[in-house]
Formats: sequence, structure tokens, C-alpha cells
Amino acid sequence: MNKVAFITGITGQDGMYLAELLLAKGYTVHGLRRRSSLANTGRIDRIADEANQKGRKLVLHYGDLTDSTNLVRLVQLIQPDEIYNLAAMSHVHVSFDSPEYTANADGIGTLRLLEAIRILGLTEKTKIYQASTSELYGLVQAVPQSETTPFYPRSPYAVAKLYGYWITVNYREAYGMYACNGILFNHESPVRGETFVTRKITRAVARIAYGLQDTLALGNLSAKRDWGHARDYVDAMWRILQQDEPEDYVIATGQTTEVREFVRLAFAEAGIEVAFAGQGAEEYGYVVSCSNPTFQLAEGTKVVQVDPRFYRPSEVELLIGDPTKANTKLGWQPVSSLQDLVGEMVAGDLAEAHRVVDLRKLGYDVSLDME
Ligand code: NDP
Ligand code: GDR
Repeated sequence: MNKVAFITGITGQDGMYLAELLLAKGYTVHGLRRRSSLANTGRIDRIADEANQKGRKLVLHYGDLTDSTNLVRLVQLIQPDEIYNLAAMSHVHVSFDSPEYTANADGIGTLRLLEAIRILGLTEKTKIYQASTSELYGLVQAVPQSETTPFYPRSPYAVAKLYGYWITVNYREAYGMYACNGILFNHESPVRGETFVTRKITRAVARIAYGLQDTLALGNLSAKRDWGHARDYVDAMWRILQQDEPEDYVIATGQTTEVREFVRLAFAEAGIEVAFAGQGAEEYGYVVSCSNPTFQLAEGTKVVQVDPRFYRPSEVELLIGDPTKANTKLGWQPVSSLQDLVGEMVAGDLAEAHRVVDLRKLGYDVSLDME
């Protein structure tokens, strides 16, 4: 019998890569989608089509992590072998604007799923993966951060995820459930949400290169993140649920990079050398040289500026993970380097910007959302 998985957050970045992975492994995949006024399945439409063609099964169900009865009904219906709880209000900055909703979806939402398993008597059958985060470490206590580093959350998002982390541990200990946390450090891809800093940067690089946008406005350029590729990280999620014993794991590359450096790398992928000058809110990035003859960017052009609107009320300055446990126990290693990741993201956004330029040349009125 093929295994059955239930993925909450299937329409998000990780949901897309995980659905693809599990379908390729022969799972029947069920996903939770929210009702929205505009289509929100753009990331998984291709995967659903491919699944259809190959006779694989992908089923989407309407629902929401804030709706207990709906979750109980779906878990009853699906009878999953594995649940991957990826759904969340996942934007750290936005969580300061919507703290209560974030607590409800990211914190209590996790409890609702665990309770669904317990109420339905599925504790022996159903394993659950909880999408925990390096944001739990928050204010730096020690680096690199491992499974034993103390937590100090710095945002409503991280505090909500802290509840999700501990309630998962508690249900494992109290009810013997196979419930695990993956403490994942930042992971990105060409389908990363456009308001996370990496995608915001790569999309702006492409638009600036093609003359569709003048400057890229950013907040804290000095924050450091341990960035990996989402494709590698969903493989770790799956491995976490295939072990003899349920445990929690840090998933990271072990390397950290400043936002400022990510900007430089992204522009360099388009053949544009950028340097920084000035300090604090006055800092800016300018073109040193442009080796790509397609792009008309004069030396000295200001392409990056700091906008304090993007500063956070409290910031996480430094994340660098220690993935030793995952390396040794799960046999997990990231495949993509940061350079591969940046290259893939910039290539995707250059192709998109080029398409816009071509359509405009043909007379189509293509507008750009400028989040
Ligand atoms: P995304 O923001 O891309 O996707 C979030 C998903 O959750 C979307 O499918 C979204 O639906 C769904 N969702 C949001 N709120 C609800 C709700 N109330 N009920 C049901 N579904 C909801 O996130 P990622 O794919 O990047 O991340 C996946 C998970 O991993 C998240 O929990 C995130 O917090 C966590 N995480 C992410 C890391 C990263 O670097 N990417 C690192 C560590 C943890 P819709 O499409 O309709 O908006
Ligand atoms: P993060 O990711 O908060 O780490 O959460 P994000 O890409 O939003 O920020 C990373 C760092 O970049 C700084 N920054 C900016 N961030 C954004 N979004 N926009 C800007 O303009 C900007 N300028 C500078 C931020 O201040 C921050 O220091 C992500 C999410 O996927 C979470 O769900 C996940 O849990 C963590 O990663 C691990």
C-alpha cells in the first residue's frame, strides 16, 4: 500500500517542493488550501497536472489552521500516515502587525492538528512533522545554533512558533506520538514569496537590469542568515519522519551571509558589480561596472537604498546553524551551494523580467506589483 501524506501549506514554497518529492516517492498526497478571492495554487498547478498525467494522486481540500472542526474532519477523511504541518503566517515582519492571528494560526494551529490525531485515535498510525524555525533562537545566545542552544524569540511569529515547538514535544512525550520538529534555517528558491529578502532582491536585480525598476529599497543590510535551497530542506523533512525514533533536528548549511553580500552576489549573477557606500539609513549601493551588454546601467547609478520602513521592531541579527545531527543521523547534506541558489533565483527572475519587456514591446499593458 502506498503511503498517504497530508500537507498543510501545500500552496506555499515548501509545500510545492515537498508535494513534488512525495509524489515522486509514490505517496498519495492530500493538501490543505485556503479559500481566497484570487487563485492561490499557482505554485502547484504544474505538479497537479504532472501527477494527473503519471497517474499519481494529489488531492486538495479547503480548510484553515484556525478551524478545528475542519481539521478533525479532514484528518478523519484522509487517515494520513504522515502529516507535514507547513501552513503558517510565515512573514516575521508582518507578524508584528498581526500578532494575534499569527499566534492563532502558527501556535494554536499546531495544537489543533495534534489534537485531531489524538481525538481520532490515530496516535499509533499518524506521524507529524512540525515546521519549526531558526527564528526560535532570536537574540544570539551562542553560535552555531544546534538542537541544544537555548531559544530567545524576537517576534510574534517566533513566539507563536515556540508554542508550536513545545506542544509538539509535549504530545510526543505525553502520548507517545511520532511528532518531530525540524528546526529549519532560512531556505529559498525561485518560488520564494516575493516579500522575503532574497526573492525581493533577485526580483529587483532582474527588473533594474531590464529598466523596469529604478532602485531596491531594503531594511537591515547587516543581518546575517544561513541560507539554503528549499529543495534540499524538504528532503530533510521527509527523512525526519522515516527514523526509528521521533526526534527534533536542526537543518542548515552551517554558513552565514550578510544581506548586503546577498545583494552583491545577486547583481553579480546579472553581470553587474555593485559596491556600498554610506552608513546606517544613509547607506546605498551603486553600480561599479556592468559587463552585460544587454543592460544599460551607467557606472555610479544608485541601485540600492535603505528604507527604515523595512526595519523590524526587534531584529534577529545572526543565524548560523549546526547541522551535525542531521548529517550523521539522517544522512542529510545540502546539495545546492549559496552560489547555485542565487544563480537559480536570478535566472528565474531575469526570465520573468524579459517576458514583461517582450510583452510590453508587443503592446500589452503588463503591470508590475511592487511589494
Ligand atoms: P510560505 O509563506 O511560502 O507558505 C505558507 C503556507 O501556509 C501557504 O500555503 C499558505 O497559504 C499557508 N497558510 C498560511 N496561513 C494559513 C492558515 N491560517 N491556514 C491554512 N494555511 C495557511 O512559507 P514556506 O513554504 O516558506 O514555509 C513553510 C513553513 O516552514 C512555514 O510554517 C514557515 O513558518 C516555516 N519555516 C520556513 C522557513 C523558510 O526559510 N522558508 C524556515 C523555517 C521555518 P496561501 O498560499 O493561501 O497563503
Ligand atoms: P526571515 O526572512 O525574517 O529570516 O524569516 P526575511 O527574508 O524576511 O528576512 C531576512 C533578513 O533580511 C532583513 N531585511 C529584509 N527582510 C525583508 N523581508 N525585506 C526587506 O526589505 C529587508 N531588508 C533587510 C530582515 O530584517 C532579516 O534580518 C524567514 C521566514 O521564511 C520565516 O518563516 C522562517 O521561519 C525564517 O526565515 C527562518
